[in-house]
Amino acid sequence: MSNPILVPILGDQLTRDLASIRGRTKNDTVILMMEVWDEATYVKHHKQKIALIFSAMRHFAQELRDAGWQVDYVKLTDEGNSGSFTGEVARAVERHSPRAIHMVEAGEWRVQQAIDEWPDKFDCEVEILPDDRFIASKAEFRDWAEGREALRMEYFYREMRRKTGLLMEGDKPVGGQWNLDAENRKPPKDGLSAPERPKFEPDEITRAVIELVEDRFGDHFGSLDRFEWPVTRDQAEEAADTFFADRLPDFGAYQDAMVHGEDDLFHSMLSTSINLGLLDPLDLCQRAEKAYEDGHAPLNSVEGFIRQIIGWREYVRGFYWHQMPGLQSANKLNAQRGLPEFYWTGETDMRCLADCIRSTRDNAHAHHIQRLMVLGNFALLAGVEPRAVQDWFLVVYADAYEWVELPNVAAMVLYADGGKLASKPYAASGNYINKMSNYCSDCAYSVSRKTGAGACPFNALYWHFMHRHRDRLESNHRIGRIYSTWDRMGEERQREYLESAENFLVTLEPAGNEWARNT
Ligand code: FAD
Ligand code: DLZ
Ligand code: SF4
Repeated sequence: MSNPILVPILGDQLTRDLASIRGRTKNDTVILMMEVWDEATYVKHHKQKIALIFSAMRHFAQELRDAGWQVDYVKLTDEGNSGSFTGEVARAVERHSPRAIHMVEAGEWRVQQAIDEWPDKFDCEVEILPDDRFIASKAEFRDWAEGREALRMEYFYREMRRKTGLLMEGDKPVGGQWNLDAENRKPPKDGLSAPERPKFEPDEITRAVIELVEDRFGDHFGSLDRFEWPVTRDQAEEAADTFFADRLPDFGAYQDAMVHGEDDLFHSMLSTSINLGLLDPLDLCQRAEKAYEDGHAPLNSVEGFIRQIIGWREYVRGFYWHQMPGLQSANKLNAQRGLPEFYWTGETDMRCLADCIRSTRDNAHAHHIQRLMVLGNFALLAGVEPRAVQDWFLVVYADAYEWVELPNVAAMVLYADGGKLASKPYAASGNYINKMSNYCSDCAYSVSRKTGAGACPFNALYWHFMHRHRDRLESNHRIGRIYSTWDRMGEERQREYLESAENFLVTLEPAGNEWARNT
């Protein structure tokens, strides 16, 4: 093939209908896929995350070849692999002498910075195309955000409902309300468990990748024993089918519930496949809508699911590009504590945290409310430095890419942006965890004890957090009223809370950063 178009496809762009492939002819195109050391180690990703991405990439390359495309696939261990996207594109330019490079923009700012240098580096035309797998373009988000002080998901979400027509009757929301979240906070009843979901046995390609990961990334966090992720489009579709059939009806009601040892409950477990590009987010929402129209799932479940995708997922992506690069270093609450060691080891007597960290280690997954109200909430209350928390969340989850992880961690969980994204910090005492889970009944700490030995640490930490951020939070109309409760306690009780929190905080062993980054 003389002077073809070179089409680099990144590890999270595994979509047959990608803008850079759409409309191209097979006899005029070389698709380039690259396993590179830089991507696998810029943080020390969970072993399952690397295995998932490499396996999905290798399967996708196979799918493209079977469909007649020429794919130049560089494996991590191939001789001469330069270790970076730019280095590998340079080598591919040598191999193929392309007349142009066509590429879909990267999901992450870090990678896009490197790609932006390619037009100057390479002696051929470089065309960067928008990633139209998202419903809102970056420009659309920017226009919406323009002139707004606070960027609330709820209003953006309504725009996305209007744009897609999902759950709309004319210009009104189906059922009369835009957001049925109030119906989606059912505590778990005794013995709550969800129907089994399909687990995908590693095939030959995945087994080879698992071996590679054990060999090259053996010191990374996490276990590979339970690798069950969908790695192909067909498997991802099967996972989606069973979610819609079996779990969507209860998805809404139990969205915020947590049960010890029940790692997924009624969640879809589709984020890894959506983020890799194996599933189309809009298609999933349309299927959810159909389940409602067919009477298979109630509106609160379907609206809740659709909101997570065309609301939160789209919104955090727009927010990320709107706020970068400043969001990476935002620390409006001036949090300075090191990340506690137990985030890596799971060794803590706090049963809620221990269970969420176990699931994270074994599955490279924890569900949303575990991430937000247990793992995130603790880091917020304890005042852990945002960069350390960001690194942790980026490392440990198989669905983690900075564009989605960073807004969730820095802005939603840690309030590090000072409230651009969230109207108040999601701070909560042990009460919330006790209401929404079965963790507390068997914990070494007592959730009903507020201070002193044996009291649930979240209780005193909550008031310590409120007290130390009074200047910033007292005027917040959603949370400020809490200070009248604090004031009514009287000085002695307040001192007990503050001392309990201080006594607990000094026991926290900070982790070294070598878990997250290669030093
Ligand atoms: P479900 O509960 O079934 O939700 C359906 C889909 O909605 C998800 O698959 C996901 O695509 C989308 N979604 C739901 N909530 C969010 C959200 N807050 N932001 C963006 N999309 C959302 N999600 C990631 O994909 N990658 C991350 O790195 C990530 N980091 C997070 C960090 C923190 C601190 C928090 C609080 C949330 C984070 N999330 C992240 C969002 C959410 O927790 C996961 O998308 C979800 O747990 C994935 O499991 P699921 O597919 O079963 O989701
Ligand atoms: C996360 C990741 C890893 C671990 N390895 C690779 C890789 O070797 N090759 C690749 O193309 N992509 C990888 N990825 C995903 C990329 O980091 C992701 O595509 C970019 O961050 C998007 O900006
Ligand atoms: Fe977590 Fe406190 Fe409940 Fe223990 S008592 S599980 S630490 S919330």
